[in-house]
Amino acid sequence: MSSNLVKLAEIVDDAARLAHEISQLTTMAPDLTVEDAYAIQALSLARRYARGERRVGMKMGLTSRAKMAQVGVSEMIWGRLTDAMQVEEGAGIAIDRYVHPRVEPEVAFLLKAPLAGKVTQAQALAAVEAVAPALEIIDSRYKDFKFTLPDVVADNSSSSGFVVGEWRRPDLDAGNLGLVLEANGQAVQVGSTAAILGHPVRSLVAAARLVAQWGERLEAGWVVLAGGITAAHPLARGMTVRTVMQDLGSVSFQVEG
Ligand code: OOG
Ligand code: MG
Repeated sequence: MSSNLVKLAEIVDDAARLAHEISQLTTMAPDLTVEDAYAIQALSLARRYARGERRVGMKMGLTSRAKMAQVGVSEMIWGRLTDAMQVEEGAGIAIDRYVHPRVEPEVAFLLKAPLAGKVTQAQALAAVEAVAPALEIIDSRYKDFKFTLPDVVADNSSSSGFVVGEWRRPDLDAGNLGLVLEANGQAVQVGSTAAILGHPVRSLVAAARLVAQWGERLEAGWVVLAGGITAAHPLARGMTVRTVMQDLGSVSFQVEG
C-alpha cells in the first residue's frame, strides 16, 4: 500500500474525528482514482477499528436524482457504518462534533443472511430480516461541502451518523411510500421511496455487487442504508428532526441547543 494513501487516510480520519474541515484530497493528489479512494476509505476505517469501533453495516449513497443533483456527483457510492455512528431514536446530538452536518431521510434494511455479488431482487429480499425508516446524518469533511467523486469516497461517503426507527416485517413493500422530512415540525422535504432507483431493494442489490468488488460481503446482522431519498437538509442548533413514512412510521432525533 502506498504511503501516500496511508497519509491521505490519516487526513480524512483526523478531520472526521476532530470535526475540522479540510481541502479536497484531489487538490493535493490530482491523479487520485476512485480505486485509490476506496483504499483510503478502508485505511481510514481501519484506524477507527483500532480505536475500538465495530463495523455494523454499509451505507449506499447517490442512489436518487435529488442527491446526485445536490452534490454534483452522479455515480453511486458506498461507505462503511460503525457502531459509534449510531444515534438512538429520539436522542440528542452535539453539533460541535460535526463540521457542517445535514440530514436526509432513508430506508434501512436489517440483514439475516450474508449477501454478495450478483443477486436478484428476490434473493436480496430473502436476506432481509426487517425494514425501517431511517435518518442519515451526513457531514462532508471538505470545505463548503464540495467534493469530486474520489474525494467523497475517500471521506467514507460523508458517513457520520444514522438513526433507525422501529423495524417492520420484511414483506412490507417499501417500493413507493410517501414521506415527509420535518425540521422543527415543518416540512422541509417531501418524496417517495421510489426515488431510490425505482425501489430501495435495488440499492441493496447494488450494495451486494459493490462490496464484492472489494472482496467483502454484506453480513447477517448488518444495517444497510439505501441512500437519501430527497436532498439533505442542514442541521442547526436546537433543531428537532423527524421523518414520517407511509406504512413505515416515523423516526426522530434532536440537535442539542
Ligand atoms: C455524499 C453521501 C451521499 C446519500 O444517501 O446519497 C449519501 C453526500 O451527499 O455528502 O449519503
Ligand atoms: Mg445518505
